[in-house]
Amino acid sequence: MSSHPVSLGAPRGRAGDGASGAVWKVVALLLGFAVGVLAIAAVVAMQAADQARDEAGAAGGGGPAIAMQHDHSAHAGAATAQSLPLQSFAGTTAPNADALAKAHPAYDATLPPVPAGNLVRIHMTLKDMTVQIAPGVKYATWAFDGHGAPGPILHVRQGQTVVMTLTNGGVIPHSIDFHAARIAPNMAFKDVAPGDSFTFRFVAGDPGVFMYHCGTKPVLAHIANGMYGALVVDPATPLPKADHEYVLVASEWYLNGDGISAPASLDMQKARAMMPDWTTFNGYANQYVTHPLTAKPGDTTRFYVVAAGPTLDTNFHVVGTIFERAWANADMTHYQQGVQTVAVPAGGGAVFDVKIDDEGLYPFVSHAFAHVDLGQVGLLKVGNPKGTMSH
Ligand SMILES: [Cu+2]
Repeated sequence: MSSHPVSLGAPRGRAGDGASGAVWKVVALLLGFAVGVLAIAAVVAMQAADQARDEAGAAGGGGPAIAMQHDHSAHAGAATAQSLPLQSFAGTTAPNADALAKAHPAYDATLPPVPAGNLVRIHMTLKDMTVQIAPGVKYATWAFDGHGAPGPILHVRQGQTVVMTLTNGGVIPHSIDFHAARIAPNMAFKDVAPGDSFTFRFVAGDPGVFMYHCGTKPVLAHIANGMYGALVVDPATPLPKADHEYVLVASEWYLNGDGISAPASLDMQKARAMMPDWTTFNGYANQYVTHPLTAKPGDTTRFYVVAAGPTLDTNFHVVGTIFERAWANADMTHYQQGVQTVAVPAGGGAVFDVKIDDEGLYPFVSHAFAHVDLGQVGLLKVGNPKGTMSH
């Protein structure tokens, strides 16, 4: 769109012709002015249309569960043609948020035991389900094994063989990609049609904490809709003893509505713009602030942290202490000592030990503090401290 009045100027050769030349100058000036006004009006109208669309999207949060297309190559152009700003629902909870947060059971972060034997059989059924991701905020997920997000915490020992069966109880194809596996992805991580089951196996040869996720295109949408989880592989040589072992999966949520009157679903444009409404540990904002993880004074607490994304890292930090051990990037061959914050990249993991002697409430956060503001914070309650935490 152009607002240059010059192109509507007087015909050449007439411009300087006495009275008629003056008339042309006035006409040209007025025409130029009119075009400029039209251009401004058009911009204002476009902005109004954008706002109306955003408001309609917010009001219709409970509409069709998935508005996005799966042909992401065709869809990408349309999205980039749309204009900012995007509407944020950050921090928007139901009015009785405190009561709802207390009533919502926290995702059990406790690391489950390793199954006996050399073969570990895992069967997950994918299912579409509505979960809560913050107090009173509902989201229509694509879920692993009826868990919402994250999927179940898996735990094996280095050298065990995982026999994975995926049953697709959803309505579109899905798959499962294990970062812990060394395997041809086109064979093992292939799409499974609705109603079908598929089994593959891999040896958990590398210790650490690994992400698993749906790898069906567009992966951004499948992960953003909750299709991720953590697999812990114990080293063949055991780690130093820990008194408590907790698994935290960091992720972000992109909502097309506030999720309060009706479940929200994915806003793909916000996912592409990396503008989350909520960021969480284990799928629900601030759940371990309301229901803290626990330890006793003098205990060693181990955190297995995966950043599921779909896109953002987590910068793991425990307020009030320093990591006794940090296996950065889940490289279990050596650890760092005395470090304060360790980046866990999207798609990566790390393992952290803290040994806390003094009673108190010790927040664990992504120290990229926008994440804390959006809900990626919890508390480790050591002993039975008095008072509350201001973080
Ligand atoms: Cu999927």
